[in-house]
Amino acid sequence: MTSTFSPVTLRATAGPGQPEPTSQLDELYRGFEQELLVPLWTEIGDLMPASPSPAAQPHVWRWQNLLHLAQRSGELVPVGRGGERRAIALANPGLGGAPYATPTLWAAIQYLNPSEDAPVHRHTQHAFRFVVDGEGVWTVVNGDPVAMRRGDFLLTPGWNFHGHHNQADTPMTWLDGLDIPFVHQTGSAFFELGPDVVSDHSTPDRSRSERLWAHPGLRPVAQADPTPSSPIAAYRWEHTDAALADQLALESEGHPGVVEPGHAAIRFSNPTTGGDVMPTIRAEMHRLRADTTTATRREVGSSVWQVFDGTGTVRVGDREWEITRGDLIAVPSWQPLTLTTTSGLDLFRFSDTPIFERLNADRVQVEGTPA
Ligand code: 1HN
Repeated sequence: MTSTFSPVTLRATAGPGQPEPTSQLDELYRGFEQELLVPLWTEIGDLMPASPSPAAQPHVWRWQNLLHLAQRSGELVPVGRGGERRAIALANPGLGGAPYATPTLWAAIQYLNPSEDAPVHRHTQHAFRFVVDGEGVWTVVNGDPVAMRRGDFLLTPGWNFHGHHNQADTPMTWLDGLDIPFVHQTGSAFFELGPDVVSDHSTPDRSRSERLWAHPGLRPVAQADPTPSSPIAAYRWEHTDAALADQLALESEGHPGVVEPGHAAIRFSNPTTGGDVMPTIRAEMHRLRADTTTATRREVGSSVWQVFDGTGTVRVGDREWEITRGDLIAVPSWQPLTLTTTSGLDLFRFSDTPIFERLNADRVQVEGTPA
């Protein structure tokens, strides 16, 4: 993230706990600047707010606009070594032009033309794909070709070689999510090139990963050790859809399971631990019945939502937007979020919550209840 603190320039200000502005004080402050020192008394308001006041802003990106620009990129910009991916990142308006949807999360629209290969590489950043429309691309993760279709949620955990190949005669677009900003700001990034083209252009309906791991409630006995990321390469829409439909049907029959009235949600999970799919990223799918308004909720850590189906209204902080298929919403830390729909609404959500849970810094507040 672009720092808001450089270069060191100190100004004497009036106020409680502030020293008398004099020429000696000015001289003292120039001395601090010279030695690259910053006294706490000039900074405490920004550094220690009573509750989180992030630089990132609530924002909505329109999928139709992104799609149009991605299509133009498909005509003008080659995909290959160097750029690696025809991916166009969302830049939060509060983060100084950095390609970050939030201080920890990268979100991008990626576009691949027929027969194109996005070259093979690996990095320590954790990545996923979510498909709001289309099909025809196979992402090959450690040599295992994984089909991508509407509604599927696909994983590329850190340090797995991966490339993409479009086998269809139409272009394909999807959402990429990664923990790039977190990894960049903590200086923990490693990157390595693999082959220029994807070695396996086969098009299996199900990946080897799914055949081994994606049977409900069943795990292979020979794979007993927990892994930090989920071994499931693809969570298929038919399963996600059925889980959400069953939650709402059970609610109608008077049984528990939903988050709140009219609001079903599932979390994609790592079958070896029961926890989140990757160490830095949580992913969920939410379904609101027609004529539902959620409770207003805020939590520590940031998230990005994408409308999968339906229309509605989203309120984040003091901003409000009408939203429709594909639209992307950045929700900064501790900003209250409310969703409303008359038509019914399906939304994909990803967040950095696992980081804060590990640090015991997670906190959630739902309207009308204490933090
Ligand atoms: C990457 O590897 C992908 O694999 C997408 O599709 C976006 C952004 C920065 C660095 C690597 C992908 C990326 C990326």
